[in-house]
Amino acid sequence: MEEIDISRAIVEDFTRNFLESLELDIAIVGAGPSGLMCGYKLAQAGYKVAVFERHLRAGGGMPGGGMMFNSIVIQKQVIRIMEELGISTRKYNDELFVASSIETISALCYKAMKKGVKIFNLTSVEDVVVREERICGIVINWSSVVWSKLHVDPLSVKARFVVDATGHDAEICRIVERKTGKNLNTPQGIVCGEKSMWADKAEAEILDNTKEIYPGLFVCGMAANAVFGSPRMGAIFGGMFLSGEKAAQLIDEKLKGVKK
Ligand code: 48F
Repeated sequence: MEEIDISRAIVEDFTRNFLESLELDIAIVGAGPSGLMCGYKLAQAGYKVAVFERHLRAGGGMPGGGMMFNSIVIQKQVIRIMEELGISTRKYNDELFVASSIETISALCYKAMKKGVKIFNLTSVEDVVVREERICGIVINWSSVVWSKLHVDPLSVKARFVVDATGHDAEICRIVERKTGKNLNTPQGIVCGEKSMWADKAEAEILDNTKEIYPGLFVCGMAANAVFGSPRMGAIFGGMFLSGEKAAQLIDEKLKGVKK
């Protein structure tokens, strides 16, 4: 065995994956629970999907549970999703169940990748590609480049739809708001900003907030609540899964109506 074979194997495999992902059906920004769920469902429906994640590991806010107590809470109505993913849950009361945050995110990554989702970690999305007032791709760079503030130009990826699953900061929606004028699909055309903690209301509103926010751009997860000025909810994750699932359903409906 030669060390150079290890190098060659890694570079060739990554390059093949990357080249295959330059033209996507759906580019998802953020590998938190909502983005991964959205990717899993879209890949299950047969689409070519990649998830771009800024950090070293996938999972977003999930592995940390609540204040680093690494359990998560989910509602009864998402037990069907936990069962589909093969995740163990324990009943807490008539409405709530608990699960390991690590098991949950591991299962989500595993199932998504087995369906064909590619996950690019350490990759930051710093801009979008816009043509005729429609988002048709993302602009990416190594996170290390962004963090080091190096002057290195990015690369772009073409996608039929982009999903902002960036969590509390709703980063992609904010970029689109800034660069295309105040034309988001919100009452004021802007990112309203998330409100303070109110778990019940936040979970109730998240599905309504999950939608196409600009032509070609969907928003899901906590980013959807941030965009529409709904509250945050803390370490309860049912809404995140349902929101990712809903974004996937909406995109599927759109793509079914569009010729390839
Ligand atoms: O924050 P995150 O987990 O978003 P989510 O799927 O779930 C929210 C919950 O974790 C939690 C909550 C509980 O219900 O409120 O906060 O809505 O995952 C978002 C991921 O997006 C990545 C970020 O590192 C995180 O892993 N991300 C954010 N901006 C970018 C990005 C970017 N510009 N490029 C690439 N990744």
